[in-house]
Amino acid sequence: MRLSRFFLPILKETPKEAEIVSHRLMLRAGMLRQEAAGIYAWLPLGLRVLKKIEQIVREEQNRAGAIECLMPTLQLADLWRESGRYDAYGPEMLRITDRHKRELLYGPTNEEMITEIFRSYVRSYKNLPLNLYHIQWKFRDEQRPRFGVMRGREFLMKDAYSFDIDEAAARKSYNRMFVAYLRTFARMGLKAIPMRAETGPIGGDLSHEFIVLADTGESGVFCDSDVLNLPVPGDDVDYDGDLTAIIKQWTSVYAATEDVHDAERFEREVPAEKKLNTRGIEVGQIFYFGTKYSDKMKALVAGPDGVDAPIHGGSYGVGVSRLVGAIIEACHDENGIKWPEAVAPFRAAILNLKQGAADTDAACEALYKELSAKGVDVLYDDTDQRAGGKFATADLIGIPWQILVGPKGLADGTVELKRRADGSRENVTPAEAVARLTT
Ligand code: 5CA
Repeated sequence: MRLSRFFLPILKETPKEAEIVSHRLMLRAGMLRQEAAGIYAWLPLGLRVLKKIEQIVREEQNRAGAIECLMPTLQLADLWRESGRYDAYGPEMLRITDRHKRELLYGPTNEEMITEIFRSYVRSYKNLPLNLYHIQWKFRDEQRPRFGVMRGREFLMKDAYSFDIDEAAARKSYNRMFVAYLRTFARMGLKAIPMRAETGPIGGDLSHEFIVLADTGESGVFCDSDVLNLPVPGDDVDYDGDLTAIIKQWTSVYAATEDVHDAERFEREVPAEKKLNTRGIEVGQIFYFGTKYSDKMKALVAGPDGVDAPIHGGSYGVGVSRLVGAIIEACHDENGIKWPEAVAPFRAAILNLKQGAADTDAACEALYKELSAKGVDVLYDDTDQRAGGKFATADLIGIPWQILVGPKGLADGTVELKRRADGSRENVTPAEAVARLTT
């Protein structure tokens, strides 16, 4: 992509309305535009990151055996009356009436709809276990939308729903999602800690929130610092095998949100030097709620004995749009964003430090063509901006690799390869730069 033809509305001024660094940087870097309180348009740079995150979430869901579908954003109120949540959900639910005076709502979550789909087709334990997920926009009319994508009203969520014959099988499904979450967040360069959590309006009595520690986070947490160094399962993890050892390892070290914090246990189990009481960003939450929805909505399957029984369910959410902000909170410096490679909007940027000079133009064009041909997502800054401005833009938008092409280096046959993560620079030939980015 040539920057001169891209749409990257960078802001010179720091927007006053943004209270936290991720929100400020997303606005300044031209990723996002607020259209109403808690409702945003995703501009091209922001959308690229959102899609990368979505794809990692999708790959790890698929790997764990979940199956993708897509449910609509609008749902019938009557469906929610079946579970009793239409009234219970309160003012956070956006209620809509269509031209036939039919009551609808913009879905804040999908337990009811997926249960309705399930009960329409599945009648036997032989079709279980089943885990269906989608990645879809949700709406919650939050009292205080704030911090940009962190607490939006419209936001993108991955939500998965598992169906099992009994509690033991449902716990296995829960464990698969637990492990998938460990892997998902690690692939994005995040340390997200599973913490015991309250279940709130989703219900049930078993739940973990996955939390990225950050001072700007909205959740208060207590944990043993040892939990920060536990190993994340590799891509050879066997989802059909026994995952209990992994779960045990992760859940036997103290980690809880303040809502379910057990002060006595914390005192007893955690040595003073390992006690952490801090804040964090909830990037995902998983729930086991048993027969809460299947009882009320009559989602029954016949067991091996031929007797119908309500299925045991769980639901598993990831805050896909919130993750964009969470990653920036974890990866930035005073100059801007430092995207982990896995979620970066472009892998590399070419900075032509003397636009219009025959030698730098030719070298940049050649690099741009070669990298593009080799499948590297590259942004070529071919604008008239001065070198200082190009450095600032590339640092602000956080591209992991920058190739600086100036007349002095070129005279020696080199360009400078800069790594955004640590600022390290190296003089290499253009061919070496290409080799580094393609191997
Ligand atoms: N049905 C369940 C699991 S699928 C559910 O809705 N869980 S949830 O309420 O915990 O939401 C899942 C994730 O969505 C949260 O962990 C959080 O990362 C994200 N999320 C929730 N509310 C918002 C919001 N207002 N803005 C941005 N992300 C949000």
